[in-house]
Amino acid sequence: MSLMAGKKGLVFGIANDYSIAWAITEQLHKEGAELGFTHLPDRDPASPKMERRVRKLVEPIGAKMLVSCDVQKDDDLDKTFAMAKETFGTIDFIVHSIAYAPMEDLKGPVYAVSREGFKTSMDISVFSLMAICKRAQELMPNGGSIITLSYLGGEKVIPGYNVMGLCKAALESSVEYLAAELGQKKIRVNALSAGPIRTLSSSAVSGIDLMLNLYGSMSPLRRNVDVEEVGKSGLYLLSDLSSGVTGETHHCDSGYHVMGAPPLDVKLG
Ligand code: 0WD
Repeated sequence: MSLMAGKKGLVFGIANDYSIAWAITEQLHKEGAELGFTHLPDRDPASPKMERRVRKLVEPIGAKMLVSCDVQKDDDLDKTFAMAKETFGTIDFIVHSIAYAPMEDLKGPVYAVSREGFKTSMDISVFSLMAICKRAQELMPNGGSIITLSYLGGEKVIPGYNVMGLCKAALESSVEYLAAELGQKKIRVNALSAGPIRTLSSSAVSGIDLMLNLYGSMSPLRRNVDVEEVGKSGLYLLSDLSSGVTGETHHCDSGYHVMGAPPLDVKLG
């Protein structure tokens, strides 16, 4: 019996086939899940590149819905959940794989982040999870599992991660509060903290190459994780395999997060 047979859910955050949300989708699809998707609204409706890119990926795997959704807009979120209700009736899981910070705020030190840049980063990268959980409850009368994507920069200082580190700290705290609030409704909320993966978003973070090198030489497994492994951890958190797990930040990072100093065999400099 497939792990996700009979389960239905929504995936937010596929930009292209490098996206972590796509790697999770591939695992969910393989295990028999029925899936609905959102894509970022296209700036020029006459040339819907975003929609086309996501449609090309999700149609071949039998997507039940695809809708444009900017998580900064309540109307878009309402429209997405109304469509999910119409399409699925009820759902069992949600993947929240969304983050954004304006480039000028992401590049600088956190003391120089603009007020507007801070609000935008927190709105898209953190508040959106709360806004999604608020709407998801009605569609999850039998409980469910919600995951978000995080990174170690929310727990420790990762130079170059800057304002996004603050967002991930708030995101992981939100996961704990949301898990406590939704537990009685049998809705689980967890964060999946991935090691560095080359994607559209990570290319905007300074120092991604350095982090990939460090993970390769410092992590207990002495290698980087690949996106398929992150996809499999997502599947675990969304399936009944993790039925006793909520409020957790699960690391899929070759164990890098447990290290406090480089291993003795690593030559620095
Ligand atoms: O190394 C990495 N790539 C890691 C990523 C390590 C650990 C965690 N993560 C996290 C990211 O912080 C993010 O939360 O994983 C999540 C997904 O990131 P990704 O797969 O690396 O990046 P990407 O493929 O770019 O997907 C993120 C998507 C956006 O893509 P673009 O690049 O177009 O901004 O988030 C979505 C969008 O599809 N997104 C939005 N969706 C709705 N409304 C919005 C918005 N306002 N803004 C961004």
